[in-house]
Amino acid sequence: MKKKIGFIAIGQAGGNIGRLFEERGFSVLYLNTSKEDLQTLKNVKHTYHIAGGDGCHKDRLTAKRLVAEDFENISREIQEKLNVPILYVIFSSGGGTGSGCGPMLIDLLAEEIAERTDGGMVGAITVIPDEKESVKAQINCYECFTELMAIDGIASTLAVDNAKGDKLSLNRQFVSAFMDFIAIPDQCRDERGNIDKAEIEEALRAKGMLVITKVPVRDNTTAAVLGSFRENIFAPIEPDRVIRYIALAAAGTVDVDAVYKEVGIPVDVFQTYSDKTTICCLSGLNYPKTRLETVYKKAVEHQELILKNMQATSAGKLKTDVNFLSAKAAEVTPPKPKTSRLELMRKYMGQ
Ligand SMILES: Nc1nc2c(ncn2[C@@H]2O[C@H](COP(=O)(O)OP(=O)(O)OP(=O)(O)O)[C@@H](O)[C@H]2O)c(=O)[nH]1
Ligand SMILES: [Mg+2]
Repeated sequence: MKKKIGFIAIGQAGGNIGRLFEERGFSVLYLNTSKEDLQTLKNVKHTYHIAGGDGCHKDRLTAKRLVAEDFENISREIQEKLNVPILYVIFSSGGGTGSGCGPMLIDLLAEEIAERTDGGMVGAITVIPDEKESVKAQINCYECFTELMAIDGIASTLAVDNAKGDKLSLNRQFVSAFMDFIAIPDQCRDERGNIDKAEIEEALRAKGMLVITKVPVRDNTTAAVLGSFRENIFAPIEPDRVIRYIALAAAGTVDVDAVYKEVGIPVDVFQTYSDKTTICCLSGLNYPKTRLETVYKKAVEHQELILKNMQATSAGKLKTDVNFLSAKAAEVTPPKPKTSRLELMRKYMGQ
């Protein structure tokens, strides 16, 4: 699968996670609006500085404008450096550069990759800010997910939740879980059943959230596997029982009916057996609306105070939606390419 999957890593969080994939032999292209940030990525193969950028200071709109203006070059760079059918764009939802560029880039690439490759797809790997992070981080996250959810052609989204622990440790756990999942066809061969590469791809392709959990063989019980759906590094699973696929490599006995009872009934189940670790992937889950509700509450909780403080130094205009800090969307002029692409870019800039 290593030859089939490539990563576009945007911004700081994207870069940190992307590096771990590159260390494990994947092709990664690092994008940033800040040259300085790109230069901190030592010993990586492919970096690209988005033209005209000088960092985005948590401003999603600046990031979108820069991507729109430089999309032809970005797209060429992706085709040259990542000639693979499965792309994942990695970015944090709470920052400026990655959060602004990520969804728009996925939307622009989704059509292109479907035309260019047979069975091509583009998905998202993102990070949700911890509840203690700034109001701006929560606003950016909420806006980022609003955009991600609206993309028709998107494949799966994997959302690491920074409320679950130390960032760098979460990065490592995430990359290890992803690697273990895609290695199932090579690592887990059993006469009782196999999971093949096409099935892994099917799970990755499903729009919605994708969660991967692991339970070591010594702890393996059905209860522990069900527990792993609640305790993991990802945003909490929405309790509405919306699900498309379950892929399960069981290290011992796991009662699949109990799994259905916990997460809902999928369209299909892919099953095999493993020696060391139970690996379970749930895909086509609904977006984490309950978690995003907390993000929304954190974003607007101090709205009045923040606006009052801002108005004390400048005449800010009061807005009631989540992005109460920004009223500048309409001022940006997008560049000229194809009409449909232009329309798409305009949509992202609120025009
Ligand atoms: N899990 C994880 N989260 C990170 C990491 N680095 C930053 N974050 C989170 O990402 C958010 C900040 O986004 P960055 O990725 O730093 O932002 P950026 O895309 O570089 O955008 P700018 O604001 O323009 O610098 C915050 O919620 C951080 O907690 C990382 O390596 N791992
Ligand atoms: Mg940055």
